[in-house]
Amino acid sequence: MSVDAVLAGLERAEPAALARAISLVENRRDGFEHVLSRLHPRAGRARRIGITGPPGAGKSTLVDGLVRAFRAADLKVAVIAVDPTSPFTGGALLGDRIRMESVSLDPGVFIRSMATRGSLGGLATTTEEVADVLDAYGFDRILVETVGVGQTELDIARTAQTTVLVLVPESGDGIQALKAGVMEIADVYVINKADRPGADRLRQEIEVTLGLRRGHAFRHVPPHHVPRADRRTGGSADGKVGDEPSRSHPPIRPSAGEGGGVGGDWEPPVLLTVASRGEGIEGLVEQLNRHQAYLEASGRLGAWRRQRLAERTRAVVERAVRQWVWDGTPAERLLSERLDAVAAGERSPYDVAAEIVDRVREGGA
Ligand SMILES: Nc1nc2c(ncn2[C@@H]2O[C@H](COP(=O)(O)OP(=O)(O)OP(=O)(O)O)[C@@H](O)[C@H]2O)c(=O)[nH]1
Ligand SMILES: [Mg+2]
Repeated sequence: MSVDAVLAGLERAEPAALARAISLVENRRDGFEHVLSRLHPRAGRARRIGITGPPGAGKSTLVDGLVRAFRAADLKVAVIAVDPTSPFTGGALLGDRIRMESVSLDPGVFIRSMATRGSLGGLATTTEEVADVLDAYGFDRILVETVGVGQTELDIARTAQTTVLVLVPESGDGIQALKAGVMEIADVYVINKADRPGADRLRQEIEVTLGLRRGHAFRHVPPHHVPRADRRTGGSADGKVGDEPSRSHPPIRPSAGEGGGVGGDWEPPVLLTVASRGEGIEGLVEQLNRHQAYLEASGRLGAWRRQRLAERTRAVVERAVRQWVWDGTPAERLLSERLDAVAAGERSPYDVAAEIVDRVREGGA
């Protein structure tokens, strides 16, 4: 299928074209940037929700519950399951596939697994670009499940406007990650497997940690100068947050819950769920909606979008420059001519690199 055929197929909302477009983007095949560029005007409507947390926390079970809830509301849902630690696509996620079988026959649901093979352009960038394709195709909700709480997972989570961190009562390292700063990324905390002992204790621990980070330990006491209703909806009392877009360094997250409650910041809720029994899903959906309303009312959604677009443009420029340097200038030839001297210890890679950059800059050979 040619790139034009893929685009035409997407225009007609053909599932086969969707699958082709995604592998094109995932594998950085010729024409993928053209496809993304053409789709761009139609992307930006879907809500992207990141679900992250340690292995086995119940993320897929929660995703399954969310998919059902969204479908019941007649929303089309796409799921991207990313496993940065797995070199395989499919195998490691077989369990997810089986669990999601019931929803996967529904044409309003699309499930895609991605592993490190999708990392040619950086896993986070690729995930975001695949989400763009799904967005342009017309999915209303895009759920991105990532395993783990490391840097790659955080980068992936940042591509979603709302991030859910899933922990379980026994995840002692979960709270460690939380203290180490992973919490900055989460907008909603879920303690799943609340049918097991220790869920309430973990909730208190998280709330205290979040409260201390935010500079007030008693976060259950609402600031008395802000009407309750406004705090919930991010309404007029939150006006100061509207200053956000003019900052020279806008926050990476749409709601980097830093600082006191001065601007009516989002206070991440901590929810208990039993995903395997579908308990707490409704509450989670409600918090997701509440967060979206907050992002819109506070102006943070717009600021976040601008920043994502700037980052994307930079990434594409870097990609193009790198390709130009090695394919379109004498850099590679200069390197091979000097490699013997470097290998013999006569010159350093830094010295040679500086010379190559100078020559490329001068446009000489
Ligand atoms: N007791 C209990 N078990 C649960 C709950 N939610 C999920 N499980 C079980 O936990 C196991 C792992 O669930 P998954 O949804 O695959 O977890 P995951 O976080 O997606 O796992 P990975 O993607 O492998 O990291 C499964 O056997 C689920 O049935 C829950 O609320 N309570
Ligand atoms: Mg899973």
